[in-house]
Order: sequence, then structure tokens, then C-alpha cells
Amino acid sequence: MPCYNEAERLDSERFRSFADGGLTRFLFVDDGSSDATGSILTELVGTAPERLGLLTLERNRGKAEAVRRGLLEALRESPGAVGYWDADLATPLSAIPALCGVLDERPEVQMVLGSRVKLMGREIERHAHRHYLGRVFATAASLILRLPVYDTQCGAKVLRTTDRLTQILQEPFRANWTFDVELLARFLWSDPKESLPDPQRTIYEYPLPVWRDAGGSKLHVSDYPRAAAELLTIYLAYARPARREGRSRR
Ligand SMILES: Nc1nc2c(ncn2[C@@H]2O[C@H](COP(=O)(O)OP(=O)(O)O)[C@@H](O)[C@H]2O)c(=O)[nH]1
Ligand SMILES: [Mg+2]
Repeated sequence: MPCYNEAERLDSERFRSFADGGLTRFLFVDDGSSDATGSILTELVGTAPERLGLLTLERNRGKAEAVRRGLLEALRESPGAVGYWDADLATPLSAIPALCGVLDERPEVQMVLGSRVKLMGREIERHAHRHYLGRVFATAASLILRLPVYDTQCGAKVLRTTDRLTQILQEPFRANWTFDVELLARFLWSDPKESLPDPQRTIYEYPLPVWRDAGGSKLHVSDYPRAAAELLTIYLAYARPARREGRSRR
């Protein structure tokens, strides 16, 4: 759970009660917060230290690095799967068993991505401008990755523990807001020794039943140009044909 200045939004009780009943362990990463997040998390973790943990980054490193450091820390305990989840609980914690269930039912799947698809009978509540900007972004990401992926940016993902996962998390991400796209690019193309995974079998998008914009987002429309620049960086570093061919020849 990457947390940066979440004192206002963090719903400690929800985490406590969810952790109480289940198999999930939460590791909160305090990403150099300057508000009361650190003390709130310390208190929360103290109530159930066997199920809740805290990793404190001394200074603010951004969501991508907070997630990467948290995942590597979580992997040290060799769980069956790890994941990351936005602390504002825009995706409710109740989706965790559903995403993990996909890993249980489909042994070939290595990544389960929560996906915000506005279907009848679902509660996907996003502001219109974020929805449409998000669709443009998602289309660009899908072209770069050459995958029919609908939603790369939902902050709810579960990843099967594999050597490949540990390996692709070793280096800090180049991107910050769009690191999810970079994670997918690394998963697809970064290991020249192993055969490349078939994304249609190994990556699974799970249409969420509920997703509610929690408000208080730190991502502003003014960040979109930066997100676009990050996508270009990802394309140049991983996806352009010359890079991919170079990798497969190595
Ligand atoms: N904005 C921001 N969020 C961070 C940072 N580090 C970790 N996060 C976490 O990233 C998650 C998503 O943040 P949020 O502002 O809700 O972004 P959005 O939902 O994508 O609009 C939250 O759990 C944040 O606490 C950081 O440096 N900046
Ligand atoms: Mg949010």
C-alpha cells in the first residue's frame, strides 16, 4: 500500500477488519509523508503486527518507487502472490480475494489487473474528464505494449510470485505515474534468457464490480503531459522494434 500524505484519507478500521479475517497481509509504505501518515500507520500496524507491516521511506520517492520497494520487501517472505493497491481504497479491499482467485483457478496467469470497465450492473464511478483522458491514455499504452489491455492504470493489481517478477523489480522504474505500463513492458520483454510469456495467457484483466473515485487525488490534469512523456520514454526504452530485436538476439 503506497501511502503519501494519506492522513486525511486512510481508513484504518477497514484495513484492520479486513486483515483480521483473512489470509492477506498488508505492508504499508510511508513514502516520506510530511503529514500525520507515519504516526497513523505506526498505530495501525501496532494493533496487528503479524498481519500489518510498515516500511518507511525517509524522503518522498513517488508512487512507482514506493510500490517497487514495497513489493521487494513483501517478496522476502515468499508469499504465493504479492500486489499493490491504492491506499484511498477506490478499489475496495473486497476485490482482493477475487483477483487472487484468478491466480488460483488459472495456474498460467502471472498478473491480474483490476480493470475499470463501465458495464451494466457495475459501480464504476469516475469523473467524466478523467474517464475520457484515461481512455486516450489507455489506448496509447495499449498500442505501445501491443496488447489489447483496457486499463493499465487502475491501482489494484495482484502478481504471482516468480523469479521473473523479482528480477523485473530490481531496477527503479524510469516512469512514475505510468510505472504500471513499464512493469508490463518489463514483464513482456526484459528477460532475454527466458522465453517471452504469451500475454494472452499470462496477463488477466479482471473487470471490477466496484470502483469509486475517492477524491483527493494528487494526480492533476497538468500531470498528463508528464504522463505522455513517460509513455514515450517507455516506448524508446522497451517497445520500439529495434530494442526488442536487440534483446531477443542477445
Ligand atoms: N501522489 C502521490 N501518491 C503517492 C506517492 N507515493 C505513493 N503514493 C500513493 O499512490 C496512490 C494513488 O494516489 P492518488 O493520489 O489517489 O492517485 P490516483 O488515484 O491515481 O489519482 C495512493 O495510495 C498514494 O498514497 C507520491 O509520491 N505521490
Ligand atoms: Mg486515487
